[in-house]
Amino acid sequence: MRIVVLAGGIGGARFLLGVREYARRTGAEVTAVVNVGDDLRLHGLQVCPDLDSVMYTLGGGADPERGWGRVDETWTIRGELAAYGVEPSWFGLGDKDIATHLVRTTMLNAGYPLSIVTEALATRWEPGLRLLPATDDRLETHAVVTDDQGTRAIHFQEWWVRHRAEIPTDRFVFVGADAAKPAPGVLDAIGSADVVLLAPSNPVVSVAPILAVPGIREAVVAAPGRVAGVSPIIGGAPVRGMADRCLAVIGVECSAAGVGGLYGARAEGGLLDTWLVDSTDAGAAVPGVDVRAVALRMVDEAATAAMVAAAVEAA
Ligand code: FO1
Repeated sequence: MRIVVLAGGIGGARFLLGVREYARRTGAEVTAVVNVGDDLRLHGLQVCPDLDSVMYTLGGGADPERGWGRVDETWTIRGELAAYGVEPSWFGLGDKDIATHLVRTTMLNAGYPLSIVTEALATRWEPGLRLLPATDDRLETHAVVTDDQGTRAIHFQEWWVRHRAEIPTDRFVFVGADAAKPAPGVLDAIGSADVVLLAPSNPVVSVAPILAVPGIREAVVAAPGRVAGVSPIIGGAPVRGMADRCLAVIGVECSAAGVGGLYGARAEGGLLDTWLVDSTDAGAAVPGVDVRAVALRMVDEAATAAMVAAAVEAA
């Protein structure tokens, strides 16, 4: 069986632990298509938070408390940059993490595309599945905000980390998406998958930027396999992160039904055949979609693998 997962953020990384465990038991082949909208160029380095969260999490090197960056991290370079008064002071790169960005940036500068660089970085971390960026092209999520400096677009990380998503926001823009192409392998993987899973990632800033790459949404809508999504919202609140604030920006109710409705039924030009919601949201309905209620808390790998099994079997 072939499984493709569209994923981003820490929720996506943790979900992939369960997908990999499910694949180990069943012999399934997994491709993860990962969001790059959070990526940024900082101090001359290309930083890919979602690809790194997935790589470190699956490779056993992620910090379990923060969810991002490396475990047992040190912050010497951050301290030195602060001593020079270098901005942004609100976004910190750890020393170990910087090594990843140095390797990535060196390879990108030498002309390798991000998908090849990601494959090279993954040889160290052995994630146990194929890891693909949604695109090799520049695609950055920006938030259009209004404050005392007027209305302007700021990078997603400034919105998320510096402002903690607490700044009047009109909309999100996926800069570069129009001209971006799916990374090599993405469309083939979706087109030959038995099941496409939408991870319980933030639908607005993790999954939407993947789908904004021309060709990817269309490939999922037309996929010969089945498509199952897993709700990132339980009992009206995000499992982690700030999906509630992101959903408010686009005017979608923060509920399992709200996000299911945002993705929509494949039968009606949307994405979903099946929508998994938590048992506490058992009454949620999405027109045209087979809604199943199961335990959705990713408390450990076994529980997450059980969620994945439920999603795959339902699909
Ligand atoms: N999140 C923070 O809250 N503060 C940081 O200083 C920060 C630095 C950082 C560096 C590298 C990296 O890969 C992720 C980092 N994150 C940080 C997490 C990141 O902002 C977001 O959680 C993700 O982009 C959302 O998925």
